[in-house]
Amino acid sequence: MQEQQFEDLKKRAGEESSKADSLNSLNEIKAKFVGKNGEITALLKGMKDIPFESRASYGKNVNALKEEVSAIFVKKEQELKAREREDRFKKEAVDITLPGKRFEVGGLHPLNIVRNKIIEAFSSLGFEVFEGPEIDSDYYCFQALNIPKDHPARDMQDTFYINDNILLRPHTSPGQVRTMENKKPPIKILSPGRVYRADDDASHSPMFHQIEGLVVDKGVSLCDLKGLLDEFVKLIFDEDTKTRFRPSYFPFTEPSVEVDVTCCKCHGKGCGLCKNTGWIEILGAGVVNKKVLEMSGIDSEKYSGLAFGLGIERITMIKYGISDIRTLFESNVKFLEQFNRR
Ligand code: 2U9
Repeated sequence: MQEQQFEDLKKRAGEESSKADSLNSLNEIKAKFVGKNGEITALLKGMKDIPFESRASYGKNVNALKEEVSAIFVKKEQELKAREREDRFKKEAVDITLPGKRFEVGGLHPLNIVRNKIIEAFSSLGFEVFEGPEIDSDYYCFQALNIPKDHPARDMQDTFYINDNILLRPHTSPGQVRTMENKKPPIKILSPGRVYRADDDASHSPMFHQIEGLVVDKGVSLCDLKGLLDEFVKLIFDEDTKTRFRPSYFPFTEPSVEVDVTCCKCHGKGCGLCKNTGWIEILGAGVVNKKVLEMSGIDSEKYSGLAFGLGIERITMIKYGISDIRTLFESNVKFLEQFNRR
């Protein structure tokens, strides 16, 4: 009778635990059998009511039953733990073939890369950097540079005026005029900065960047300008780059020249970039007009000056083969990151 009861109990423990689908539900089943108020615990507690002569064997049998049932639970528990671990591994699986997350690192804008290269080149040739104000007067922007009242640059269509006398500088020259007023020669300065002109198409932007240079000293000539620019283009393009001067006109220089370099793409053979001429115009320059020196208080009998001006956008476009100036101002990361490949 008792044997049958124990067998049934063991069978039930086996059946119920086999249905457990989690450690929690197994613990509940376990409590029903071997917990504080469990069936097997109750059998042990009932030992005191068993007649003395059969108590020892009863106790032995209940303990054996408890061990067997506990072993069923331990086995099931191991099974469930293994399954839960497997499920967790599946859920947490990492695809080690996926590419890693990249750290996005910023870089210099192409205009700043070229600006820094130009400044470095002229610094190595003894120039000091001087930055003037972006808003300046008619006198410093035009009159002091011998740009007469009827000159087209003075037109509202070409220059941004704030009022009759104050304007956004159309070149960085006004800052250099101030240097001539305040400093005795020798002067050897480089003026980089933003400038503004009412112009807007694929090769002109209403705001662009210039670098101008000014040398004032005893006995400087067009010949020194040629030597200086020959050195500069070798540092900016490559060692074989040559310059060519073409006569031009600027109110602030006399004589004035436009400076071409041998095409950095085809090295003078002729290609699309140089329109098959082998030459590309990169800057304007000249010997500073005596009137300009005199207006700023420099004795033109004693001193002479050299000046040059270039657009950073133009040099950047030539160097990197960029055909539309507007791409330099669109802040398109896909475009800009090409210039900072590591
Ligand atoms: C002073 C006297 C003379 C600066 C010069 C140029 C020639 C020139 C253009 C190049 C492309 C402007 O950006 S651009 O459109 N510049 O051709 N600039 S000589 O002459 C000066 C500067 C300061 C006191």
